[in-house]
Amino acid sequence: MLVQLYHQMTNAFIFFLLLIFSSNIIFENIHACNQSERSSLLFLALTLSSPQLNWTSADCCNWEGITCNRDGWVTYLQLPSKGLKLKGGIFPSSSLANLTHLTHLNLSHNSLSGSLDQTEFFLSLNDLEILDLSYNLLFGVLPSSLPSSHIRMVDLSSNRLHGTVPPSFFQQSWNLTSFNVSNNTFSGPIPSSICHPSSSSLRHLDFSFNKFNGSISSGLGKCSKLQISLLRNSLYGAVSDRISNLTNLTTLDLSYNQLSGVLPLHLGKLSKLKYILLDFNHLEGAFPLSLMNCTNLVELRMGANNLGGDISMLNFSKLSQLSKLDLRQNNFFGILPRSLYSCKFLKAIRVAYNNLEVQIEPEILSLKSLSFLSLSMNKRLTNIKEAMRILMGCKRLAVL
Ligand SMILES: *[C@@H]1O[C@H](CO)[C@@H](O)[C@H](O)[C@H]1NC(C)=O
Ligand SMILES: *[C@@H]1O[C@H](CO)[C@@H](O)[C@H](O)[C@H]1NC(C)=O
Ligand SMILES: *[C@@H]1O[C@H](CO)[C@@H](O)[C@H](O)[C@H]1NC(C)=O
Ligand SMILES: *[C@@H]1O[C@H](CO)[C@@H](O)[C@H](O)[C@H]1NC(C)=O
Ligand SMILES: *[C@@H]1O[C@H](CO)[C@@H](O)[C@H](O)[C@H]1NC(C)=O
Ligand SMILES: *[C@@H]1O[C@H](CO)[C@@H](O)[C@H](O)[C@H]1NC(C)=O
Ligand SMILES: *[C@@H]1O[C@H](CO)[C@@H](O)[C@H](O)[C@H]1NC(C)=O
Ligand SMILES: *[C@@H]1O[C@H](CO)[C@@H](O)[C@H](O)[C@H]1NC(C)=O
Ligand SMILES: *[C@@H]1O[C@H](CO)[C@@H](O)[C@H](O)[C@H]1NC(C)=O
Ligand SMILES: *[C@@H]1O[C@H](CO)[C@@H](O)[C@H](O)[C@H]1NC(C)=O
Ligand SMILES: CC(=O)N[C@H]1CO[C@H](CO)[C@@H](O)[C@@H]1O
Repeated sequence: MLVQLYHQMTNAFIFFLLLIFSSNIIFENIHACNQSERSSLLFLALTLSSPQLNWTSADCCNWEGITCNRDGWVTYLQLPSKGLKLKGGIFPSSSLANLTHLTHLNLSHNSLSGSLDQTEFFLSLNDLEILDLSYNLLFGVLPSSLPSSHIRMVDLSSNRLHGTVPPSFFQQSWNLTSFNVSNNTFSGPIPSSICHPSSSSLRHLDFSFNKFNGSISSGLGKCSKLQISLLRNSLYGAVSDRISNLTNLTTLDLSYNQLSGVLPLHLGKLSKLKYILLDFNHLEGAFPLSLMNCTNLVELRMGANNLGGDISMLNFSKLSQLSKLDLRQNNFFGILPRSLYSCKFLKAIRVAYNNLEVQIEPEILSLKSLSFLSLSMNKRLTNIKEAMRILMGCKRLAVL
C-alpha cells in the first residue's frame, strides 16, 4: 500500500515537473525574438561607435535594455547612461523606426547627436508612450507633431534643440501628462496648442532655461479669453473655456526665458497648481489675484520680472501648503500682508529689491520652518532693533 502510494506520488511529482518544464518552453517561445526586430536592433547597434553592446544571443528579447511583448515584438528599449555615441553623428532613425511596437524609449544621459526633424521614427512609432531623450547632444528643430496619440511622457530636456515648438505639436496628445523641454535654446511663443482640448491630462510642463519670447498671454493667455476679460475689466466674468483644459496641471515652469506681457488673470483657475515658476522673464503688470485661490500651491516664484502692485492686497490665508515665495526684483510696494504668517510651512521668503515697507511683526514667529528671509533693498526697515529682537526668535533662520 505504502509503496504504491509512494509510486503514485513520485509519478505525480515527475508529471508536475514535466508540466513546469514544458510550460517554460512555451513561455520561452512566446518571448522569442521576432527576426525582423532582431535585425533592426543589430542595425541600430552598428550605428553606434561605442560601447559594444553584448547583443549576440539568438533571442533578442533577452538582450540588455530590451523587453518584448508576448508576440516577440520589442516594446521597451531602455539604454540610459550607457555612454552611447553615434558613428557619423546621425540619429539612428531608420532602425528605430522599424521597431514599430515600441512603447518605451529611454536613451537619456548618453551622447547621441543628430536632428529629430523629419526622422521617420517620429512618424512610425505610433504606439510610443514614453519618450526620454534627455541629456544628449541632439540639435535642430522639432518635428511637426508628437509621435503617437498614446504618448504620456516626453522628456527632451538638456539637449541643443532650437526653433519653435510647432503649433501642431500637441495635436493628438490625448494622454500626455508630462512635457519637458527645459535647458535647450527654443524660442518663439509658448505654444497655445498646449491648451488644445486634448491637453487636460497634462500635469507637468517645463519650458525653463530656453529663449522663449513674446507675450506670455499670446501663448498661455490664448488658452482663455483672458485678454477680452481684461479689456472688460471683469475679473470674475466670462470664465475662460480653454484654460480649464489644463485643469490637471500641477507644475508650470517657464522660468529663465524672455517672456513678456501681463500674466493671465485667471491663472488661478488651474486649481491643482503646486509649482508656479515664472522667475527671470520680462513679465509686467499685476499679480493675478486668482492665484490666491490655488490652495495646493507649494512654490511660487516670480522673481526678476517687472511685476508690480500693492502686495498688502494679497491674501495668503488659503495657501496653507506654501513653502517658498519668491517675488524679488520686481516693483511691488506696500506692507507684507499678515496673512502670509498663516502659511505654516513657509521655508523661504524672498522679497528683496522691491519698494516694500518692511515691518517685522511678532506673528512671523509662527513660521516655524522659516530658514531663508531676504528683505534687502526695499524701503528702510522701521525700528530695526525691535525687528532684530523678534527675528532672534526664529529658530531655524539661517539666512537673513
Ligand atoms: C554576453 O551575454 C551572454 C548571455 O546573453 C553571456 O553568456 C556572456 O557572458 C556575455 N558576455 C559578456 C562579455 O558580458
Ligand atoms: C526597415 O524595414 C524596411 C521594410 O521592412 C526594410 O527595407 C529596411 O531594411 C529596414 N531597415 C532597418 C534598418 O532594419
Ligand atoms: C530613463 O532612465 C533613467 C535612468 O534609469 C531614469 O532616471 C528616468 O526616469 C527614465 N525616464 C523615464 C521617462 O522613465
Ligand atoms: C489614454 O489612457 C486611457 C487610460 O489609461 C486609455 O484607456 C486610452 O486608451 C488612452 N488613449 C490613447 C489614445 O492612448
Ligand atoms: C526637466 O528636466 C530637467 C533636466 O533636464 C530637470 O531638472 C527638471 O526637473 C525636469 N522638469 C520636470 C517638471 O520634471
Ligand atoms: C543643460 O544641458 C547641458 C547639456 O546640454 C548639461 O551639461 C547641463 O548639465 C544641463 N543643465 C542642467 C541644469 O540640467
Ligand atoms: C485629472 O486628474 C484626475 C485625478 O487624478 C483624473 O481622474 C482625471 O482622469 C484627470 N483628467 C484627465 C483628462 O486626464
Ligand atoms: C523672438 O525671438 C526671435 C528670435 O530670437 C525673434 O526673431 C522674434 O522677433 C522674437 N519675438 C518677439 C515677439 O520678441
Ligand atoms: C476665489 O474662489 C472663490 C470661491 O470659489 C471665488 O468666489 C472668488 O471669486 C475667487 N477669487 C478669485 C480672485 O478668482
Ligand atoms: C483673507 O481671507 C480669509 C478667508 O480665506 C478671511 O477670513 C480674511 O478676513 C481675509 N483677510 C483679509 C485681510 O482680507
Ligand atoms: C474639459 C474641458 O474643459 N474641455 C474644453 C476644452 O476646450 C474646448 C474648446 O477649446 C471646450 O469646448 C471644451 O469643453
